[in-house]
Amino acid sequence: MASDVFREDEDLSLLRESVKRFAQEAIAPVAKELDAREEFSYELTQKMGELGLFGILVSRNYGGSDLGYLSFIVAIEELARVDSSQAATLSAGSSLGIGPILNYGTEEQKQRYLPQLCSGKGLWGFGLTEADAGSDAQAIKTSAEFDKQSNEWVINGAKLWITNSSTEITKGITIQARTACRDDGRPEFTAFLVEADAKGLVRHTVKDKMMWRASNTGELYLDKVRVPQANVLGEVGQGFKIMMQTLDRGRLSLAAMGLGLAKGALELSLNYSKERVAFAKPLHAHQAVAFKLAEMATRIEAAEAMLYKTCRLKEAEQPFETLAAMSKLYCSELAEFCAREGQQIFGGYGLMKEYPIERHYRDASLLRIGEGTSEIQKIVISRALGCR
Ligand code: COS
Repeated sequence: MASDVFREDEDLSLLRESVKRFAQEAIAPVAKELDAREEFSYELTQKMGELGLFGILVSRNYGGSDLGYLSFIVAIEELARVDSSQAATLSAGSSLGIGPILNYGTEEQKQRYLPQLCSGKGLWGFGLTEADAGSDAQAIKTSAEFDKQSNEWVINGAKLWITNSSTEITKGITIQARTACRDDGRPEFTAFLVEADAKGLVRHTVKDKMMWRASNTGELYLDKVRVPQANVLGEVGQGFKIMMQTLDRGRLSLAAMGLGLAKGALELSLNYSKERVAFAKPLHAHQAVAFKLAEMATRIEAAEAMLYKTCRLKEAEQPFETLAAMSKLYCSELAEFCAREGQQIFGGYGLMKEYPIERHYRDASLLRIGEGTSEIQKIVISRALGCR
């Protein structure tokens, strides 16, 4: 719908077209089956790696292409238009998996982990959430103690709902743990790069999800897991800031998932409304349906403008965090709105698994809960307005 004034530059257009083609040709034919079997696809992950999608934000030195945030967001959007599970594998793999290592890792850590993560042959998880600590991320109980004799940290605890953490190609997880108590009585946190084969680390796959069923979700147990000092990420005591800043950036890709899903839902609904006839005319010729489509299209335009503006601010190294929270909030709610309205247009067929709008409807629900609920986004936004 972009006019000439806002036409995408050629490189971005080419990227969009190639991801769109990949999503249509490789993902669309298998998405329903993977969802039904609740199966993670190694093949699709590897193909996304071969297309270079995991390395979009990473410099060439470490196996990436350094195309910038807008390109990354466009890639996620085009995947989510067709299937949220594959978009989630890329979104979490890049912004939460690769992101912390890229942004806070030492040269040695980057050289060691990033090339395999960019290739799609390896994945990395982001271990923040625990059974009793979701929104309240400082309430985590996982802790680490330094063992002076061996120069290692010893981590004990458990993590829950960690995307990409229990696949066969998972190379490791960034684990946030309590490492000290500050003078004011508040806990201090440190982030650790824990390799997947570390002794004492047990990884299970969480099953029976209603959404993102073909993406991998893990549950982790850490029993005296030893991590060398060299695997501390950033500085000791800076773990919470590292995790929060990572989430600031992650909100852009979750927003892109919402925008992509919404565009997919509009497309499906528009096509269906042209084919289906009721009361002697196609559905879209009924104002009740046409108005739904008009409302979906209008909100999509607004969401796209906000998200792309946020990406441009991020690329220009300008403050983007509040707008990222706004984009995440708006695009999550947009996805749910478009999936629900789309389902309404499909009527009874929208309740059947045969039609992708049914999967979009289930997948949309994750977006207002995962990587910071809509309410958490409102906390971030209102604090930026000075409300405390
Ligand atoms: N960037 C850098 N630093 C940040 C930050 C950010 N985005 N957000 C908070 N901090 C810092 C603060 O500056 C503060 O530093 P000092 O201790 O040096 O003063 C510290 O972190 C604690 O901040 P605060 O007291 O504001 O933290 P809260 O416990 O009130 O939590 C929210 C803040 C609600 C924003 C945070 O807990 C959050 O994002 N929760 C949601 C977690 C989430 O998204 N989970 C999803 C699963 S992960 S996929």
